[in-house]
Amino acid sequence: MADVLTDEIRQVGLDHGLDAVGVAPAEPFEETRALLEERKASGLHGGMQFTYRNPRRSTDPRAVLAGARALVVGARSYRVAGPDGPEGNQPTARVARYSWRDHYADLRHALGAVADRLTVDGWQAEVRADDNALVDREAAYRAGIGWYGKSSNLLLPGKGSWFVLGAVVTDAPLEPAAQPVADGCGACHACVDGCPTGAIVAPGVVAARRCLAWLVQAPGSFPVEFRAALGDRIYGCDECQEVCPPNRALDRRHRAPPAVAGDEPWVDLVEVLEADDAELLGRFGRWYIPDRQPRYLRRNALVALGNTAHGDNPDVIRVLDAALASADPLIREHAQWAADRLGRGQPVVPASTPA
Ligand code: B12
Ligand code: SF4
Ligand code: SF4
Repeated sequence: MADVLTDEIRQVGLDHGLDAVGVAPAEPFEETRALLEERKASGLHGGMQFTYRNPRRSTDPRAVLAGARALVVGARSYRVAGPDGPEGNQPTARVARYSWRDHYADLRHALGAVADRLTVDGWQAEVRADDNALVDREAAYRAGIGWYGKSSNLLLPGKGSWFVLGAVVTDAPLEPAAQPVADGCGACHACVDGCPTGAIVAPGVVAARRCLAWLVQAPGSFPVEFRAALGDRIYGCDECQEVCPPNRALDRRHRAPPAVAGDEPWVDLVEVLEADDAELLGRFGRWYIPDRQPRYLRRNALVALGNTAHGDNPDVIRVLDAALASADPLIREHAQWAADRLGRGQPVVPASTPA
């Protein structure tokens, strides 16, 4: 009975666009809780909140649904081929692939269909995806969907790591995966060597305070020692996945589906720096921006500008001059850094307005 329902549920997920579906028991993730607490205590989390805010809650599916018996975990691919690079010599910055469009919306839609199917039979079902209530990778690992790479990303056998993950927590009696997926990294350490900031400090352990994907989301000044390493990124970092041999092998075997209209792999830095707050939030509001303050997008844009632009481009000179005269000391400081790097060092405009 349980396995008939499990097969049907799996099929519903696949029919609604999931690339893999697995079932895990709803037992608490005890080891993950201990790791969250250890990494928080040692500062490896770099001040992140997310699942670190309340490790006991984010590692206990029964905190999502009392009486939970199973997790139906889904993975949805966000592997999309990048269109050709932007034309012209306007400075642009790269967006990490998971944010070219709202892949989480597609994931939640598919998980919602699974939840609906369960509720038809009278079971309770709650969808959770990337919302900090549950450590999604551990749920997926337990559901036999993939293995933890040394980059800490979850890789699916034969399909690589370009997946977002989420789960339906339910009290239905489903049949869990027989066993986890075995390690597929072997002796490889390409991600450890390829990380621009040395953030993978041990196999499966990312020090958030060094990880570009966190630093672009963190409040405050962008640490000076990692500004050059940010390169032309404005949001997210894909390097540990770009260098990953299983992802590369997949690209050789199967072309990734092409980008669709509306995908946003790059942004024009001059446009970002000239946009007002409402425009920035309207366009990039689905990104994680600290306290929803657009100044952090401008901060990231200035670092990327300093790394990539030509100091004699009139548009660059105009936006840099405006940023150097900003009332916001955070913007002035990052503009000064970018101006110095582009050989346009000018004295910082004295701070006349408080932060
Ligand atoms: C906090 C967070 C981050 C942080 C920290 C990431 C990290 N590695 O710690 C930051 C902001 C840096 C980040 C970046 C990214 N993230 Co993120 N993030 C999260 C979030 C909100 C919580 C993760 C969490 O709780 N980690 C807890 C710690 C303890 O787990 P862990 O770091 O994975 O550690 C595991 C391993 O150490 C493993 N382990 C234990 N012993 C050993 C031993 C060995 C040898 C190995 C190999 C592993 C291993 O067990 C631990 C878990 O129990 C989740 C969403 C969610 N609600 O779960 C998304 C999530 C993990 N992120 C995701 C994505 C897509 C990304 C980025 C690719 C985005 C980007 N391009 O910029 C990068 C990848 C960076 C990286 N190398 O991890 C996806 C991952 C999908 C996947 N296939 O793995 C998730 C699941 C979001 C989602 N729902 O799809 N993220
Ligand atoms: S996301 Fe970038 S900075 Fe973070 S671990 Fe991967 S390669 Fe390093
Ligand atoms: S780069 Fe190598 S070590 Fe890192 S996750 Fe990929 S296969 Fe594993």
